[in-house]
Amino acid sequence: METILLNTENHVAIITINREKALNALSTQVLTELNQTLDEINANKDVYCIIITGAGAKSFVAGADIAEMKDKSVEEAATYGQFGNEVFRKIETFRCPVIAAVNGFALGGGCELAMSCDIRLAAENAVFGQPEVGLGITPGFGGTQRLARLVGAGVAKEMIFGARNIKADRAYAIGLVNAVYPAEELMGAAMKMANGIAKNAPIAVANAKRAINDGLQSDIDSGIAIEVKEFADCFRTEDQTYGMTCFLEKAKEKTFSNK
Ligand code: DAK
Repeated sequence: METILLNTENHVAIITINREKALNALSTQVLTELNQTLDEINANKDVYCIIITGAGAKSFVAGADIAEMKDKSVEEAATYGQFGNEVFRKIETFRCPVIAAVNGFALGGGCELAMSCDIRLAAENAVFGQPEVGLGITPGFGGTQRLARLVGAGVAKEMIFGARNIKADRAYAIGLVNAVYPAEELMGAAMKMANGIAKNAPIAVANAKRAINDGLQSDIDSGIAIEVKEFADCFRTEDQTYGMTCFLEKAKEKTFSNK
């Protein structure tokens, strides 16, 4: 693949959007290769956590590819938007957690990509924004939906209507990112978090992700019903018996089998 790098370290897969000359902008090729990479990772049951980052020191993803988008017809724009949204939903509903390590510009589709991940960690030089209305379009990869859900409608509208970018400290203050690190510490922090997640029972983590995501789209009673189902489902697994036995036997180390 030309535009995506994939490295797997222990149980963590690191996806790097690798189009540094265009600040890792999302061309159709990038989206297609990202989609293929996600399918490849999904087939590898030893991957328990994913990190997505951008190549270089300047940009995570500077948005959809404006040069490629400029002359699209209404139908082509709809097809492009549909495909991008499918890829981002694949990330959002992926069986294991996905961490965005935002190492610079996360604008437009870049901010939307980060928001489709479960957790966002940012470098101090990260910049977030949905500048689309300044280009004559609306956000098209879920930005109007996910930003409002993450930071509330008022702040989302301020950012989207004003096409106003924000820096990492403001992104942290509004809850758009979980933590901010000096740039050189970002990947270390993301790996530490990913390894911490990967130590836990993968099926339980997957069930918890589904319970949170599905529950957020429901009223509280339906959400609790979803949680009960996901909780009970864990009792089918070897890892539930093993994890509880380890506790009762005061085991110092444990290694879950993902079964
Ligand atoms: N697309 C294409 N190329 C880009 C790009 C982008 N989004 N961002 C940067 N580049 C390219 C630049 O054109 C430049 O290329 P060369 O001139 O060297 O060939 C190179 O990357 C370096 O960029 P700059 O020279 O501009 O670098 P600076 O440091 O001066 O500025 C910047 C960095 C990030 C502030 C600036 O590049 C910038 O403002 N970039 C555009 C950011 C932006 O507006 N992003 C949002 C794009 S719109 C939809 C689905 C999705 C979407 C919409 C609809 N449908 C439903 C169909 C999503 C839309 C977007 O994401």
